Amino acid sequence: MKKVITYGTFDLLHKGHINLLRRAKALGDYLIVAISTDEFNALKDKEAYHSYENRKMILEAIRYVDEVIPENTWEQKIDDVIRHQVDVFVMGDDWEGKFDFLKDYCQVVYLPRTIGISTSKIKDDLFRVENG
Ligand code: C2G
Repeated sequence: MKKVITYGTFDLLHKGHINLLRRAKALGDYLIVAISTDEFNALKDKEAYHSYENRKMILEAIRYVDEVIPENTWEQKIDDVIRHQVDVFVMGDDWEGKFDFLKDYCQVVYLPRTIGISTSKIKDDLFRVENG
């Protein structure tokens, strides 16, 4: 069984996330998503609208996702890849090159981002609507 893993916050779920998850799953048979905890988001200077628990249960409802685990630190990736016997690590190409150290442990794939959508764009657009 070919196992794939990807990491992210996945807040205010949108088509960019779904495109990423669908393409990641297509690279194997089993997709693990390591979803950033609220504490780890603070380290990324991100504040998610949905809590970790809510983001986790939303991801678990997606057909492409087989397992959701917490992302607590930057440093856990090698251990995750080994422990879960991961064959492929996938991220959007805004992270191009940042995780090449994982090439010693698994295949590393950066996929083109979906243009024109992001969680911050959604927040900005909503703020503009609210505030004219
Ligand atoms: N993504 C995408 N297209 C978009 C928006 C996001 O392909 N329009 C991808 C990102 O490249 C990432 C995934 O969707 O691979 C999740 O995006 P975020 O929730 O923004 O994740 P991020 O904050 O980049 O966290 O350790 C890695 C970090 O946890 C990644």
